[in-house]
Amino acid sequence: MSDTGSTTDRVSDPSEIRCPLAINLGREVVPESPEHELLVGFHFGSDPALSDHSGVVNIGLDPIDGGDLFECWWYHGNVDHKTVNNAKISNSEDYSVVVIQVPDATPQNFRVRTYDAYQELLRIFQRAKYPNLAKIWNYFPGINDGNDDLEKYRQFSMGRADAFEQFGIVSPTVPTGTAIGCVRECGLTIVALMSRHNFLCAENSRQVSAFKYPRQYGPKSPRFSRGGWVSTETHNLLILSGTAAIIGHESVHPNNVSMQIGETLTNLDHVCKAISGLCNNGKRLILNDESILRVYLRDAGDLDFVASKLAKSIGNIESTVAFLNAHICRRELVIEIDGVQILS
Ligand code: 3EB
Repeated sequence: MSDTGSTTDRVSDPSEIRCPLAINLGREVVPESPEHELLVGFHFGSDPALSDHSGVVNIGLDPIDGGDLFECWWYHGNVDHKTVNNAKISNSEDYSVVVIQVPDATPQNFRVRTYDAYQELLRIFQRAKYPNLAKIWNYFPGINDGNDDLEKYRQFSMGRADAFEQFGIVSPTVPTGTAIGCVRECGLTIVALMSRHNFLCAENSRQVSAFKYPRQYGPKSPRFSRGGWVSTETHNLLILSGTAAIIGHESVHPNNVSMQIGETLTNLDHVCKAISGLCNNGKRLILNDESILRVYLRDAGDLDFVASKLAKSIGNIESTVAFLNAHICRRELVIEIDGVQILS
């Protein structure tokens, strides 16, 4: 019958090592197998009834081709769900996911709104038995509202930096990140992935590290790493931050999706290369049909073009890539991609 015991006493036979984590993208929340429990399900779509389950979070974005989609992270083992104030916490042996959802605020009030939400998150992290913050996804509406330093994204960056500084989270060992604008009205959603296991982060040699961006992008730099790698006895997890057509610190090919997709894929490949150099036994990581990706498009009309470009570059994308209508944190950017991949 199925092997539910610990694998650590049987590592002599590699075929016995079973990966406890599985991620799938689908129209419904369907377990990977009967023994899997939901760690987190990202709901893309607008039907609130569909997010009304433990572990499912609606992030305020919709699939471009309509309907509802779920990116589900399954864990082979127990997952305990609890709610503490604004936080929904899902704990497993290897990973913990914390979801914080708070109401939206004006650009003027967004620094404090973000700071308060991050304080809540980091207090949980500080007390939890998962020492590594591997990834934080951030979603909120009106990301480009307000001008210059009063832009909502910059105010968000300031609030996040305020909280990170208070809790001693300093670059270069900051979690990977995504910060994306919702098109419809919703609150601020923060989803954090913590791990009990070793976490390494990496930068991209053709981009200035976001935490070192010059002053022109705001009073406090965005605190995230370009890529990360969680390594465990049973599997590894590659994490790619939100990635766009930025070279050095400057956006390139403003509003030109066909050029921006190319630069974005080149940047993702550079992050994969950097991580391959640190881990994966030197084996070169690439995006492929096992990468679970989110493609954020400012213009829904770019869907077919981007999907065919992506398929040419990475192969079958049918059941692994979500195309979401969204705003990107710089007005001239029309596409951003993030994702994860489980490796043996
Ligand atoms: C960039 O590279 C594009 O503020 O958490 C990408 C990933 C971006 C994460 C964040 C922002 C963030 O600067 C924007």
